[in-house]
Amino acid sequence: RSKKDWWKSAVVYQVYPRSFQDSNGDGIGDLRGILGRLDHLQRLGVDVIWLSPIYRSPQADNGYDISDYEQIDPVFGTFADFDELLDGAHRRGIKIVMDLVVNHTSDQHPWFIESRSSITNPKRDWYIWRDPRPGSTPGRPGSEPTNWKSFFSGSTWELDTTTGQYYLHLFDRRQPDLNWENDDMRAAVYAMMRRWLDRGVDGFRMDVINLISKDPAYPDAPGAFDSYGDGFSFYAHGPRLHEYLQEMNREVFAGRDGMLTVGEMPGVTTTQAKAFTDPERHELNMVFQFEHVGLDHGEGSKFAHQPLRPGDLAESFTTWQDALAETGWNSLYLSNHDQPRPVSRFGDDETWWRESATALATILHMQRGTPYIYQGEEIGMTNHPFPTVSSLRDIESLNHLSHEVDAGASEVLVLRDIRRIGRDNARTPVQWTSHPLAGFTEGTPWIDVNPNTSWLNANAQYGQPGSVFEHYRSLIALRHELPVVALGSFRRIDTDSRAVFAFERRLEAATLIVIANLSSTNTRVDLSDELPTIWSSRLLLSNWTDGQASGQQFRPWEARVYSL
Ligand code: TEU
Ligand code: CA
Repeated sequence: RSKKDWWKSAVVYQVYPRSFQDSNGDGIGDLRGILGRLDHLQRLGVDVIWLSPIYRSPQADNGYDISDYEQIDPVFGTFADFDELLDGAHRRGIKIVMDLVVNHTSDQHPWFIESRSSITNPKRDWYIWRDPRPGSTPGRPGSEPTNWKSFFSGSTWELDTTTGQYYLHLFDRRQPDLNWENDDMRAAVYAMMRRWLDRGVDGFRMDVINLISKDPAYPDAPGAFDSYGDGFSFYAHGPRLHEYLQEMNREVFAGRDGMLTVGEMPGVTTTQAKAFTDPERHELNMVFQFEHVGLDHGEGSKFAHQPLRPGDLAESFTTWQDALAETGWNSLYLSNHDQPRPVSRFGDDETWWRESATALATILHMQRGTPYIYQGEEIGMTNHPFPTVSSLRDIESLNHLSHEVDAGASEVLVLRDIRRIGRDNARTPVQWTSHPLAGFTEGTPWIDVNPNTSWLNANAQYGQPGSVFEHYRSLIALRHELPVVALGSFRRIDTDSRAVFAFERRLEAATLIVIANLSSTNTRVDLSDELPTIWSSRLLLSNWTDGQASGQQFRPWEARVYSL
């Protein structure tokens, strides 16, 4: 295995600092908190930490609105704390990858403050400014330069009264989009990235990096104007995207081997993903695709619900495994800070909580690609039934709620959707202990602690055979021990049940067979044609730890890994 491609055999753990561990009693997680929990990560066996943003920020979107890329936000600590964390991680053999949010900044970034100050300011062109629609009344709905709908509700344009022009913000109005067409702006971003690498960080996770190049014509999206249309095809995957990523490689990563780069790319197709991750093109190591986390989204909005059908998840994973088999590389994830908890979403968080959390982990970690674990997933944390509107914290949910209620929707129904799919589900504090504050803080937590911490917590799982934590630990260990797990080929095996996901992994003489019943009912798995001797093969790993695995009978959410 080449050292340069170390990330192909690595497991990444995402830390969302605000919700990980508080060290000073202000109720907000921080860098010293992470430092104090490195033992947990070492025990789990992960190779890399992806650190969600810790830069200076007004925290309108919890740090995804950056006002200074080269300072640590005081809420998270100091540069001394950061260096100590980096050092502590490195001493344990764990790398740290930073979150790079350069599609937009905060509206409080000095670049934007300058840019908005006048039409002739040298930084004017660092952001995307346009005149109101000709003949319209600026400020009124319908006078925006395009009819695009923002990710966070309403228009993507905000009128700035200082100059009478609109600026583009694909996310909240406090997150103005940078203009990547501007050479000086790009040079400033690359210089900033180089300084972080000089400081010793090991790479970047790049926020919505497929949105940095826009269609220069800024066309309207088809559809009704006052409700705003879907401009995605005009602001995503624009004409200069590949050029920018290649330029970034030359300017930032050239001569620095062994960095990890992963681009977050909502809406990316398999064909596009293959191109971005083709090593010959020098763009990215891997991308986060969104297909499997969109399966339960209804028409037009993530808040509309479409129930998952049995087999949907397996089918989507198979598509991506097959598409990036020869060229490119997959990232594998069940959740992150923007998604509900996977055991609640794809599993059964009541009757079969432990079984479904471990079955989902098994099918993910036994695929080819680089797995990402989101904090708390490794102990099977669940969604939180946010009781009231006042318990919500996320800007996306709050904007959605106010837009829907203004449009006449019932608050109760909107809250029901938010409870199911809202991002706050991922952001309740990590449950370390059975104490009501979960060992997260001694102060008042910034967001509810899930009361199920009384029984669902890390302390209760360490060293417990069959626990969600120990299962994740075994899966990670298996990847590190057996090259076939990280690098082997993937082939789906058809069975006659939609609820069953079975596949083969193969590398030289090594063959693994993974079989999982992704349902809450007993299921028979008939492999008598394909693999007649499978039930007498060596069982490497199972999530039903009672030693009672019995051939083709699979109990609810039973997942097994055989070695041939
Ligand atoms: O998210 C981008 C994205 O496309 C979505 O996942 C988004 O969060 C939302 O759920 C769409 O409905 C990235 C970050 O991961 C997210 O936390 C930020 O809010 C967003 O970019 C803006 O920086
Ligand atoms: Ca704190």
